[in-house]
Order: sequence, then C-alpha cells, then structure tokens
Amino acid sequence: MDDKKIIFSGTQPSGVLTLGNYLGAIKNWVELQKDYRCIYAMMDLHTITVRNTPADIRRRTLEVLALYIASGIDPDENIMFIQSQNPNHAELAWVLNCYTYMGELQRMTQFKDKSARHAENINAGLLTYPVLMAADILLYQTDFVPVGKDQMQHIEICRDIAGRFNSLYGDVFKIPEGLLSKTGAKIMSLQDPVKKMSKSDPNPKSYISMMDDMNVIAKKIKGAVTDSEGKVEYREGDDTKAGINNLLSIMSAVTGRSIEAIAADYQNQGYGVFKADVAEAVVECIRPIREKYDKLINDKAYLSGICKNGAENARRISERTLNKVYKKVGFVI
Ligand code: AQP
Repeated sequence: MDDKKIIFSGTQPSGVLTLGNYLGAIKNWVELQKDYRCIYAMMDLHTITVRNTPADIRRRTLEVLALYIASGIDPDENIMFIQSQNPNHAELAWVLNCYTYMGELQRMTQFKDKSARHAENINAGLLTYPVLMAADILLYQTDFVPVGKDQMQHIEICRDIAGRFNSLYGDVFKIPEGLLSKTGAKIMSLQDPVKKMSKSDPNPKSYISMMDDMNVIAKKIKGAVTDSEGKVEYREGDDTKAGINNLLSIMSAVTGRSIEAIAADYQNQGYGVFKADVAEAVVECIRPIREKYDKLINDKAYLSGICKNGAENARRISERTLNKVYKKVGFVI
C-alpha cells in the first residue's frame, strides 16, 4: 500500500439505501477517495442480525455496489468488496468478543432501538454487532471511518476495544477516528422526525429511497410531517420543530448552502412552497445517480468482477492484522 491514510466504511444491504445513507455516508466517501486509500464494503454479515429474506440480501448486495459506483466511487481506485467474502472479519470478531464486556454492548443505542423493534428476535448477533464492526475497521489498520452521526457510538466502542487489546499486547491496532460529513447531518424520518431515517423502517413514507421514482420522492417530501406554526425556522433541540429542522438539513445537504441562508429565503413563505423546493432539490440530487445506476445494475458480470477482485485485496491486507492478533493471543500460526 502507498503512504496514504486509510479509510474504511460500509453499508448493510438490509434494504434499499436511503437519502440518509447517501447524505450521511456515501456522498462523503466520494470526496474522500481523492486523498485517502479507501476500502468500502457491503456489510452482509451485519444484515442477518435481523430477519431478512435471503434472496433480498443477495440482490441488494449488488444493488448497493452499483449505487456506490453510480454515486461516484471509482472501482479502479478503491477497494470494494462483500464482507462475507473475506472470512477474516468473522474470525477477528470472535477474538474481539472475548475482549468486550456485556455492559458496554447493552448500553448501545442501536441495540436498544433494534431490540425494541424486533422484540421477537433479540439475538446475540444484535448485541455483538459493534464487535463485528470493530473487527471490520481494525483489520485494515484504518485511520478514519466516515459514518453518519448515528454510528459514532460504535466508533467509540471500537476505539475502546482496540485500546484495551493494545494495552495488553502492545501496538497491534491503529486507533481509528470517526469522520462526520461536512454537514454532519443525521437525516430523520419524514413521518416521525425525532427518529432517524432508516431503510428498514416498515413505513416507506418515512424514508426517501435512492430507488424511488422522482414523483414518489416529491410526494413523500410534500407529505412530510411538520408542525402547525407555519414558520420555516431552524430550532435545534426543539422537538416540535423536528420536521422543519429535518427538511432544512436535507435542503442544506443536497444544495451545499447553509441552513441559515435557506431559512432566510423562506422566512415569508408557507410550508407548501418550501416543501416543493426541497422536493425539487432532492430529485435533482438523486436523478443523475439513478441514471448511472440503471445502466450499471444489469451488468452483473462487471459487478461480480469488482467484488471478486475487491475480496482478494481485502483478504490480503487484513490477513496481516489477523495473523498478528492470533500470534499475540497464543494461537499456533
Ligand atoms: N438517517 C441517517 N442520517 C445520516 N446517516 C445515516 N446513515 C444511516 N442512516 C442515516 C449512515 O449510513 C451508513 C450506512 O448505514 P448502515 O446501512 O450500515 O446501517 P444503519 O446506520 O443502521 O442504517 P439504516 O438505514 O438505519 O439501516 P437499518 O435500517 O438496516 O438499520 C452509516 O455510516 C450510517 O451512519
């Protein structure tokens, strides 16, 4: 590898990617690829922590890859691979499980949220998800992990696990840092704007899917829950304003303009005009990505070739860390 700093990140093929995934993560990855050595994965091992239809996971894994490329990630310059095609992830996760405490895992917001949402299936994988995520990151001696705000707690636990391991065995892992996108936006549900926008939300009106038709996107934004005050004003932390805050954040993230400037433009306008303009801006952001995606998705041989090549590279790089770990804990290698 060259001396560029290393970036690792990924998304789960647990649904069709949302505007939240794009604005919180992928858009930022596109900018980072110029200056860093980037590794972007399709995190299918994480996807089985909740029940999904196997055929859906398989299909969506390639859809996620096509969307990465359509968003502007260059497959010739970056490593892109399917997590389950590099067994080193599962192997390191097992070791790290033995250096992570139950109490740490039970405190995680995502575990609490998903346990509440999937009360019939609170499996051990849901609890140890952050350990697998720590393995994903630490295997590549990653410097930075570009994620949305919702994942920052998992970066913290990853740093804690790595620090604990290093303090026992010497400098085995680089301690990674989370990297928020410039806007740092956490995109919220359009129907319940105090909850994050999530691709596995059972209500499709709550999220904008990157695969939605342009008229569906506009309809969903026009139907977004707001308030009865009628003022386009950003009030951080005020839950009664959560809907408008969210639309302002979205508008800012897709246009690159500041929230203050956008709010000033609409101070004398009603929500109808504002929502129509947000809808148009989102459609214009997604349209070119969709056009490229539609061309790519039918070329399965091309997409599979990228995965195969990516998995070989990922395996080769991550093997060094895994061997070091095995040696340190006492395994014969
Ligand atoms: N609403 C969001 N706002 C900003 N960033 C977000 N991300 C996800 N939702 C938002 C970022 O997208 C990246 C990939 O996420 P993931 O697929 O690994 O898992 P997730 O965070 O659990 O995303 P979802 O959409 O909520 O998936 P499900 O519904 O399957 O749990 C991450 O960098 C994340 O921060």
